[in-house]
Amino acid sequence: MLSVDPNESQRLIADTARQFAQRVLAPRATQLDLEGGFPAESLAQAAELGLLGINVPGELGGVEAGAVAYALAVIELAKVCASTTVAITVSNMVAEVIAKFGTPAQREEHVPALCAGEYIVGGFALSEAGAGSDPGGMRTRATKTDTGWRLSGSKLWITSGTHAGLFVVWARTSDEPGARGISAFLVKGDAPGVVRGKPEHKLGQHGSTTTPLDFNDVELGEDALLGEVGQGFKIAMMALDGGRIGIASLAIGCGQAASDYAVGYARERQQFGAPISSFQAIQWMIADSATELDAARLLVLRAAWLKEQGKVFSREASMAKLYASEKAYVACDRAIQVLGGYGYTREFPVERYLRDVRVTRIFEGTSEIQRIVISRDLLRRHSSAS
Ligand code: COS
Repeated sequence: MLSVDPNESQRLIADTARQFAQRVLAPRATQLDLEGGFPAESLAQAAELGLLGINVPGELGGVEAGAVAYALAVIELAKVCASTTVAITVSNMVAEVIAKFGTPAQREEHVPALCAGEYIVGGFALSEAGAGSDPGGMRTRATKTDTGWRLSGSKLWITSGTHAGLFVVWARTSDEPGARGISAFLVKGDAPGVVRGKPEHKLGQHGSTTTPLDFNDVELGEDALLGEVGQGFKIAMMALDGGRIGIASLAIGCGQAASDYAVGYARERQQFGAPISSFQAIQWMIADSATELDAARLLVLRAAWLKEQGKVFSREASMAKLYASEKAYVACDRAIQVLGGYGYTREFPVERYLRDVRVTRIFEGTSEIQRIVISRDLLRRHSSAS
């Protein structure tokens, strides 16, 4: 049964993530935001603790802690550094997708290496300049050769694009329109013909590199194909269902951290001869953020629990991501309001949370795409019931 309280092992994973975040991420988070770069050292330490394979089977080097524990851990990490957290969530997603769809040889070759940090992290290369919300419109192509496949094309918005040692790359393998002609491939970052582009200059998440990737006639063996030919689109959708639980959790972490900071500040800050927490205007903001973040957390726990039970969770994951990302953004905005002018400066952490959380309404499917997934599912169920 779905429990609101974490069990012993889920609590242990969340505690591990919290302690790691305080010990390793906290001292670096502000500087990482100011200077940018890539948190390779922190990620190596995350791997040592099992945080790159939280929901990955133990026989493949993972912690096998389940999707609920994963969500709780991501919330704790994101409370401190969303940039490092996003690299961790994408790498977990890549490890999970290979564990689920890979051949025994692919699983053995790549999943333990991903969990151990040997690839630094994994990357998820689906989007293109002309195919973001509509990945079925992709143009990257994989052509059959005598020895395997030749990959050519360009991807965009690839998280950890500067450093990821292994990418899952989606490409068109037939001229069938839309989703059906797409397959998934495992491509090492150092394969000849893979060119990593310059990181984008972004509003937030400055310690997460987001780059284009070019594939210039990259020669791949037969063993690079993940799943069956033509199955790639569904693999991507299933991976994103799980990924959306991770992004929803990341959003909650940002929103919670900003709100917690604002509550502490409101108790200290004196105006009109009293702490501003004594004013109803501030109390209502605190109450609204707490209520919405708790609701988001429950939606995430439900989606994660369904995933853990092996049930269909696509709609619930989209609901969790839609609600958590929208409400966490508002919570960060309210936190700035509580801090007033100070909240708008870099002397205080809440503006970073606002900048970092903004993209959760965009990546791994925009809020508008989540609404499509949710409404299509409801309408389909309604029509099959009537
Ligand atoms: N799990 C399994 N299969 C799925 C699925 C899911 N969650 N969602 C769709 N599919 C299957 C469908 O059942 C369909 O299969 P059949 O052809 O056998 O019927 C196939 O995939 C195509 O589905 P659909 O027709 O719904 O595809 P659309 O092109 O209409 O796209 C949306 C659907 C919009 C939901 C999809 O394109 C999407 O999620 N877009 C956002 C992509 C995204 O998140 N990008 C960010 C990348 S990471 S930064």
